[in-house]
Amino acid sequence: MKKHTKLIAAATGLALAASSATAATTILSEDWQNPSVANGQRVGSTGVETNQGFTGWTFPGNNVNRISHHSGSAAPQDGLNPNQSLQFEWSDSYSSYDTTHNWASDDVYNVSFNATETSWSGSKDRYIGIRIRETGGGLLWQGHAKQPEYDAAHAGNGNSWSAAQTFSMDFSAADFGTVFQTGAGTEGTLLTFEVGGVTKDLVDGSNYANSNRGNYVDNIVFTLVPEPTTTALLGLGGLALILRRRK
Ligand SMILES: [Ca+2]
Repeated sequence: MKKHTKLIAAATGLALAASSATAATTILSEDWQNPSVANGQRVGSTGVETNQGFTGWTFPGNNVNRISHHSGSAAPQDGLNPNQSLQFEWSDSYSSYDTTHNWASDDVYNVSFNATETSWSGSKDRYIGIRIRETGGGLLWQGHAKQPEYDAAHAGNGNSWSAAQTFSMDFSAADFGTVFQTGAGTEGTLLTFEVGGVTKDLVDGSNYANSNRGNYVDNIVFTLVPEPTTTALLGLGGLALILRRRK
């Protein structure tokens, strides 16, 4: 009876550890679906300065970002018809989202999204930029995703082209201030997430060899990843169970 009780206690500990190990926190999830927004609507431009129902977002007011509708395979897909995505017309302008997350020094993050190039301008390498900044403050981190199709070597023809290609970026608060033009910031402040088309190299700010307008981005997910210590807890729970069973 006593042995049985110990087994249950160990198993309960294991279950608790397992549940915390899977508890990733979604800071932002955006699929751009708002059927009331017309195809081709330039968000944030003159006359439509509101966020068009995309709560929390602020769009640059220079005609650079618009909502596009897709029913075919020429853009990221998520099973919705029409699928709506954000399109960047010109580079080095970001749409920004104010999160409710106050960052901590041990934060670990992942950003994933679908993206593809439009056929504009033929052979031009293009990049999606992700930036993390303190809300109303300086940049903390930034990363670029180079899209593989329509590059200079393929002159308008697809190169590893996929309408649903996924990009993933892993970084942590420990990386804040380590990337070009970023600073270490102040722990505990709110984070703002930014996404845009970019033309400047991340190392020294020089222009990329080829960069131009024409990117779609969809299904953005910004996640706070569980701390590695939960994995260690899971291991300890399992070890306790084994030790109890041996008695
Ligand atoms: Ca979508």
